[in-house]
Amino acid sequence: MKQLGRLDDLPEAYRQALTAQNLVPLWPSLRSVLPPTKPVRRTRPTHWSYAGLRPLLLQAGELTPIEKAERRVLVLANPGHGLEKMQASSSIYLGMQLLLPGEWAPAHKHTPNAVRMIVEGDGAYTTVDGEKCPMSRGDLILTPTGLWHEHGHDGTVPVVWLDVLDLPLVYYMEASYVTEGEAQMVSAEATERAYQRGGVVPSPIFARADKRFPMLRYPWVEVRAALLALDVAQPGIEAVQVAYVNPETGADCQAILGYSALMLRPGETLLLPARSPAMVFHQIEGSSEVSVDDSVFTLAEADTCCAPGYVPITLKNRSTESPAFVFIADESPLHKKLGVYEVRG
Ligand code: GTQ
Repeated sequence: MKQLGRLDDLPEAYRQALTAQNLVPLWPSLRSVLPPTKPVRRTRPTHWSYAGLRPLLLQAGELTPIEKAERRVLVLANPGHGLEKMQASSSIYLGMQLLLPGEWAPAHKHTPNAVRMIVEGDGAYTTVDGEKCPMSRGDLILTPTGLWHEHGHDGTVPVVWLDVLDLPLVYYMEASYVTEGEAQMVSAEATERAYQRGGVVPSPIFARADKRFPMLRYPWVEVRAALLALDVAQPGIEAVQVAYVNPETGADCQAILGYSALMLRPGETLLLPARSPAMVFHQIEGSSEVSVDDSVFTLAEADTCCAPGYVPITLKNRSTESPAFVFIADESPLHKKLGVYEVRG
């Protein structure tokens, strides 16, 4: 590629005249905004150990009362972006949230979309749009854009969950804000049960639900059973993976980030080709090895790691006896909608 002119090739008076009129010459910066063949990625392969962060999160429970935090969260920040930016990748935010018995994180709604992957504990719930969603290990609960949500805890042990939000993107779009509200009235209806069986959806008198987010809770017992059944039904399938989708349309359950669960069979190694979206892996059960560029991470249960886009990734089940279950979040719905999605051989 041709070397282009630099800023300091230009006379000082000319540069000042440009600046005075809010003008910038493109050519000194052209290569940095349009680098050859591969984008510049700030997202660094990063691993967050649950054993490492758990004591600090529990300590936050002693140091900061819920009233002073509203959401008691330690953010899993990617050093490549700068920790203060609080982002795991360009579009993904990750946080570990702690709720202690008897605590209540007040109702609010916001423009970014969120999901919660429950990590430990029992007895807490998130109420989303009036639906009370119990939280157990491995459950996925959606709190999509614009829906009221609050977290409560009737149990006896600390509850921890992983928050995944598209906050960095929505913030960059200058579209991120919150509205505070009153405690919600809880409805007796639960869409998770109404949509429990794949292929059949509620259709009373032939009128299908037209909600944007018909299903809000995806219980791990169902997802785990679906993965085991898929492996039995299609033993030759390349990856035992299921996507969290809108049961009415089959589309990704949220518009910006995509979510799936993967079962690595005993001893299995899976090669993911380089794709444009960044990815996040969270170990639900078992232990995996994740290799990205020169980084090799050992994921123990409840560990989380991320990988930038445009690099191949290798996932390996560290056990030859039992399956490993991994929750995956990625930016593919966003890349596909914007037309920049790529897979490289
Ligand atoms: O639980 O509503 O990690 O609003 C960041 C922002 C959690 C939440 C986060 C939020 C929440």
